[in-house]
Amino acid sequence: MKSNEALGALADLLLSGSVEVVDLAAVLGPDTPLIKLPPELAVDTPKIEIHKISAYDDKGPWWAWNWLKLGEHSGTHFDAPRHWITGKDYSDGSTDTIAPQNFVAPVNVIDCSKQSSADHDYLLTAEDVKAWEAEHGAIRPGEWVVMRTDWYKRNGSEAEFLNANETGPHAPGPSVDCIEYIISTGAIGWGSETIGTDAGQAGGMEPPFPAHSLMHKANRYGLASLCNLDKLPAKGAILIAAPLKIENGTGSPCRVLALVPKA
Ligand code: 23J
Ligand code: MN
Repeated sequence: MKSNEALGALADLLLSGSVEVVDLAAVLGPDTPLIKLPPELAVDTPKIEIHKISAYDDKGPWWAWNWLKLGEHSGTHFDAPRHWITGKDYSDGSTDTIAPQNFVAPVNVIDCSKQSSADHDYLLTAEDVKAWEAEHGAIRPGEWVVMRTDWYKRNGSEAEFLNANETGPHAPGPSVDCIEYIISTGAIGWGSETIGTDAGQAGGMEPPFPAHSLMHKANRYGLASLCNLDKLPAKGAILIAAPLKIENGTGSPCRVLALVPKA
Protein backbone atom coordinates (compact mmCIF):
# COMPACT_ATOMS: atom_id res chain seq x y z
CA MET A 1 0.00 0.00 0.00
CA LYS A 2 1.22 3.51 -0.79
CA SER A 3 1.96 5.65 2.25
CA ASN A 4 -0.73 8.22 1.37
CA GLU A 5 -3.30 5.39 1.13
CA ALA A 6 -2.11 3.87 4.39
CA LEU A 7 -2.31 7.19 6.22
CA GLY A 8 -5.74 7.86 4.71
CA ALA A 9 -6.88 4.44 5.95
CA LEU A 10 -5.52 5.28 9.40
CA ALA A 11 -7.43 8.58 9.35
CA ASP A 12 -10.67 6.66 8.63
CA LEU A 13 -9.92 4.10 11.37
CA LEU A 14 -9.26 6.86 13.92
CA LEU A 15 -12.44 8.74 12.99
CA SER A 16 -14.57 5.58 13.20
CA GLY A 17 -12.97 4.47 16.47
CA SER A 18 -11.68 1.22 14.96
CA VAL A 19 -8.23 2.36 16.04
CA GLU A 20 -8.38 3.48 19.68
CA VAL A 21 -6.06 5.87 21.47
CA VAL A 22 -5.02 4.40 24.84
CA ASP A 23 -3.61 6.75 27.48
CA LEU A 24 -0.36 5.35 28.95
CA ALA A 25 0.26 8.33 31.26
CA ALA A 26 -0.51 8.82 34.96
CA VAL A 27 -1.99 12.04 36.37
CA LEU A 28 0.76 14.55 37.19
CA GLY A 29 0.32 16.44 40.45
CA PRO A 30 1.53 17.00 44.03
CA ASP A 31 0.83 13.34 44.91
CA THR A 32 2.78 11.87 41.96
CA PRO A 33 5.25 9.27 43.30
CA LEU A 34 8.90 10.33 42.87
CA ILE A 35 12.09 8.28 42.96
CA LYS A 36 14.05 8.23 46.26
CA LEU A 37 17.77 7.80 45.77
CA PRO A 38 20.29 6.67 48.40
CA PRO A 39 21.05 9.90 50.37
CA GLU A 40 24.83 9.33 50.28
CA LEU A 41 24.66 9.29 46.47
CA ALA A 42 22.25 11.99 45.48
CA VAL A 43 19.78 14.83 45.95
CA ASP A 44 16.18 13.93 45.15
CA THR A 45 13.90 15.56 42.59
CA PRO A 46 11.49 18.03 44.32
CA LYS A 47 7.80 17.40 44.91
CA ILE A 48 5.60 18.66 42.07
CA GLU A 49 3.92 22.00 42.74
CA ILE A 50 1.05 23.56 40.78
CA HIS A 51 0.70 27.27 41.57
CA LYS A 52 -2.30 29.30 40.53
CA ILE A 53 -1.55 32.50 38.60
CA SER A 54 -5.21 33.38 38.28
CA ALA A 55 -8.61 31.73 38.08
CA TYR A 56 -11.11 34.27 36.61
CA ASP A 57 -10.34 36.64 39.48
CA ASP A 58 -8.52 39.89 40.34
CA LYS A 59 -5.23 38.32 39.10
CA GLY A 60 -6.81 37.72 35.70
CA PRO A 61 -10.52 38.35 35.29
CA TRP A 62 -11.30 36.19 32.25
CA TRP A 63 -8.76 33.37 32.43
CA ALA A 64 -7.30 30.59 34.57
CA TRP A 65 -3.67 29.50 34.39
CA ASN A 66 -0.98 27.95 36.58
CA TRP A 67 2.75 27.73 36.79
CA LEU A 68 4.54 24.50 37.67
CA LYS A 69 7.50 23.35 39.69
CA LEU A 70 8.38 20.06 38.09
CA GLY A 71 11.46 17.86 37.79
CA GLU A 72 12.23 16.47 34.34
CA HIS A 73 12.02 12.92 35.71
CA SER A 74 8.57 13.16 37.32
CA GLY A 75 5.62 10.86 36.78
CA THR A 76 5.16 9.19 33.41
CA HIS A 77 8.30 10.43 31.67
CA PHE A 78 10.84 10.06 28.89
CA ASP A 79 14.55 9.45 29.60
CA ALA A 80 16.89 10.97 26.98
CA PRO A 81 20.44 9.60 26.44
CA ARG A 82 21.89 12.75 28.04
CA HIS A 83 20.28 11.74 31.35
CA TRP A 84 23.17 9.32 31.99
CA ILE A 85 26.93 9.94 31.98
CA THR A 86 27.32 7.13 29.43
CA GLY A 87 25.12 9.02 26.92
CA LYS A 88 26.22 12.58 27.65
CA ASP A 89 28.12 13.22 24.40
CA TYR A 90 25.45 12.41 21.79
CA SER A 91 24.67 15.53 19.77
CA ASP A 92 21.16 14.11 19.23
CA GLY A 93 20.76 12.89 22.81
CA SER A 94 18.73 15.60 24.54
CA THR A 95 14.99 16.32 24.46
CA ASP A 96 15.49 19.18 21.97
CA THR A 97 17.80 17.32 19.58
CA ILE A 98 16.30 13.81 19.26
CA ALA A 99 14.88 13.25 15.76
CA PRO A 100 11.06 13.50 15.96
CA GLN A 101 10.69 10.36 13.81
CA ASN A 102 11.75 8.47 16.95
CA PHE A 103 8.77 9.74 18.92
CA VAL A 104 6.33 7.53 16.97
CA ALA A 105 7.18 3.83 16.72
CA PRO A 106 5.71 0.31 16.99
CA VAL A 107 5.74 -1.20 20.48
CA ASN A 108 6.41 -4.73 21.75
CA VAL A 109 4.66 -5.48 25.06
CA ILE A 110 6.17 -8.27 27.15
CA ASP A 111 3.71 -9.52 29.76
CA CYS A 112 5.48 -10.14 33.07
CA SER A 113 2.44 -9.46 35.26
CA LYS A 114 2.18 -12.94 36.82
CA GLN A 115 5.91 -13.19 37.57
CA SER A 116 5.95 -9.66 39.03
CA SER A 117 3.02 -10.22 41.38
CA ALA A 118 4.66 -13.44 42.64
CA ASP A 119 8.12 -11.84 43.00
CA HIS A 120 8.46 -8.08 43.50
CA ASP A 121 12.15 -8.32 42.51
CA TYR A 122 11.37 -10.21 39.30
CA LEU A 123 14.01 -9.67 36.60
CA LEU A 124 13.23 -10.21 32.93
CA THR A 125 16.16 -11.96 31.19
CA ALA A 126 17.47 -12.10 27.61
CA GLU A 127 16.30 -15.72 27.45
CA ASP A 128 12.75 -14.63 28.39
CA VAL A 129 12.78 -11.97 25.64
CA LYS A 130 13.96 -14.52 23.05
CA ALA A 131 11.19 -16.92 24.13
CA TRP A 132 8.68 -14.05 23.79
CA GLU A 133 9.99 -13.36 20.25
CA ALA A 134 9.64 -17.05 19.32
CA GLU A 135 5.95 -16.79 20.24
CA HIS A 136 5.08 -13.27 19.03
CA GLY A 137 7.68 -12.36 16.40
CA ALA A 138 10.99 -10.53 16.29
CA ILE A 139 11.63 -7.13 17.86
CA ARG A 140 12.60 -4.92 14.91
CA PRO A 141 15.10 -2.07 14.80
CA GLY A 142 13.42 1.22 15.71
CA GLU A 143 10.69 -0.33 17.88
CA TRP A 144 9.96 0.15 21.58
CA VAL A 145 10.05 -2.71 24.06
CA VAL A 146 7.99 -2.28 27.23
CA MET A 147 7.60 -4.50 30.28
CA ARG A 148 4.02 -5.07 31.43
CA THR A 149 3.90 -5.80 35.15
CA ASP A 150 0.56 -4.23 36.19
CA TRP A 151 2.74 -2.26 38.66
CA TYR A 152 0.91 0.89 37.50
CA LYS A 153 -2.05 -0.21 39.64
CA ARG A 154 0.10 0.82 42.64
CA ASN A 155 0.77 4.30 41.21
CA GLY A 156 -1.86 5.97 43.44
CA SER A 157 0.25 5.31 46.57
CA GLU A 158 3.91 6.30 46.71
CA ALA A 159 4.61 3.72 49.44
CA GLU A 160 3.09 0.89 47.39
CA PHE A 161 4.68 2.12 44.17
CA LEU A 162 8.22 2.40 45.59
CA ASN A 163 7.68 -0.72 47.72
CA ALA A 164 10.77 0.01 49.86
CA ASN A 165 11.85 -1.66 53.09
CA GLU A 166 15.11 -1.75 55.08
CA THR A 167 16.77 -3.42 52.07
CA GLY A 168 15.70 -0.66 49.67
CA PRO A 169 13.09 -0.46 46.89
CA HIS A 170 11.63 -3.65 45.45
CA ALA A 171 10.15 -3.46 41.97
CA PRO A 172 10.49 -5.63 38.85
CA GLY A 173 12.71 -4.70 35.92
CA PRO A 174 15.25 -5.90 33.38
CA SER A 175 18.45 -7.86 34.04
CA VAL A 176 21.76 -6.69 32.57
CA ASP A 177 21.70 -9.38 29.86
CA CYS A 178 18.10 -8.44 29.01
CA ILE A 179 19.11 -4.85 28.28
CA GLU A 180 22.19 -5.99 26.32
CA TYR A 181 19.96 -8.21 24.18
CA ILE A 182 17.35 -5.47 23.65
CA ILE A 183 20.07 -3.12 22.44
CA SER A 184 21.28 -5.81 20.01
CA THR A 185 17.81 -5.98 18.40
CA GLY A 186 18.09 -2.31 17.42
CA ALA A 187 15.14 -1.36 19.63
CA ILE A 188 14.84 2.38 20.12
CA GLY A 189 13.94 2.25 23.79
CA TRP A 190 12.87 0.38 26.89
CA GLY A 191 9.83 1.21 28.98
CA SER A 192 8.42 0.11 32.33
CA GLU A 193 5.47 0.73 34.64
CA THR A 194 7.70 1.30 37.69
CA ILE A 195 9.12 4.60 39.03
CA GLY A 196 12.18 4.28 36.75
CA THR A 197 13.20 2.06 33.85
CA ASP A 198 15.40 -0.06 36.12
CA ALA A 199 14.43 -2.65 38.73
CA GLY A 200 14.17 -1.52 42.36
CA GLN A 201 17.38 -3.32 43.25
CA ALA A 202 19.28 -2.28 40.08
CA GLY A 203 21.72 -0.07 42.01
CA GLY A 204 23.51 -3.29 43.02
CA MET A 205 23.85 -4.64 39.48
CA GLU A 206 27.00 -4.56 37.35
CA PRO A 207 26.81 -2.02 35.81
CA PRO A 208 24.48 -0.23 38.25
CA PHE A 209 21.12 0.78 36.68
CA PRO A 210 21.67 -1.09 33.36
CA ALA A 211 18.50 0.25 31.69
CA HIS A 212 19.97 3.73 32.18
CA SER A 213 23.67 3.00 31.83
CA LEU A 214 23.54 0.68 28.81
CA MET A 215 20.51 1.99 26.91
CA HIS A 216 21.71 5.60 27.05
CA LYS A 217 25.29 4.55 26.20
CA ALA A 218 23.74 3.13 23.00
CA ASN A 219 21.80 6.40 22.34
CA ARG A 220 18.47 4.72 23.14
CA TYR A 221 15.59 6.02 25.24
CA GLY A 222 13.58 5.11 28.31
CA LEU A 223 9.97 5.50 29.45
CA ALA A 224 9.07 5.21 33.12
CA SER A 225 5.82 5.03 35.12
CA LEU A 226 3.80 3.88 32.10
CA CYS A 227 0.16 2.93 32.74
CA ASN A 228 -2.36 0.64 31.07
CA LEU A 229 0.08 -1.70 29.33
CA ASP A 230 -2.50 -4.42 30.05
CA LYS A 231 -4.71 -2.69 27.45
CA LEU A 232 -2.17 -3.27 24.64
CA PRO A 233 -1.61 -6.28 22.38
CA ALA A 234 1.80 -8.00 22.48
CA LYS A 235 2.44 -6.57 19.01
CA GLY A 236 0.52 -4.30 16.68
CA ALA A 237 0.20 -1.05 18.65
CA ILE A 238 1.98 2.21 17.79
CA LEU A 239 3.49 4.22 20.64
CA ILE A 240 3.59 8.03 20.62
CA ALA A 241 5.96 9.50 23.22
CA ALA A 242 7.15 13.05 22.54
CA PRO A 243 9.00 14.77 25.41
CA LEU A 244 8.74 18.54 25.87
CA LYS A 245 11.40 20.26 23.76
CA ILE A 246 13.34 21.35 26.85
CA GLU A 247 16.67 23.02 25.99
CA ASN A 248 19.43 20.47 26.71
CA GLY A 249 16.76 18.44 28.50
CA THR A 250 17.62 15.09 30.05
CA GLY A 251 14.01 13.94 30.03
CA SER A 252 10.47 15.18 30.33
CA PRO A 253 7.07 14.30 31.70
CA CYS A 254 5.22 12.86 28.76
CA ARG A 255 1.64 12.13 27.68
CA VAL A 256 2.45 8.72 26.24
CA LEU A 257 -0.25 7.36 23.92
CA ALA A 258 -0.78 4.11 22.06
CA LEU A 259 -2.74 3.57 18.84
CA VAL A 260 -4.43 0.19 19.26
CA PRO A 261 -6.56 -1.77 16.78
CA LYS A 262 -9.98 -2.38 18.35
CA ALA A 263 -10.62 -6.09 18.97
C1 23J B 1 18.27 9.81 38.70
C2 23J B 1 19.19 8.94 39.25
C3 23J B 1 18.99 7.59 39.20
C4 23J B 1 17.85 7.11 38.58
C5 23J B 1 16.91 7.97 38.01
C6 23J B 1 17.14 9.32 38.09
C7 23J B 1 15.69 7.46 37.32
O1 23J B 1 15.26 6.36 37.47
C8 23J B 1 15.01 8.31 36.31
O2 23J B 1 13.93 8.82 36.55
O3 23J B 1 15.56 8.44 35.23
S1 23J B 1 17.60 5.38 38.52
MN1 MN C 1 13.98 9.25 34.27
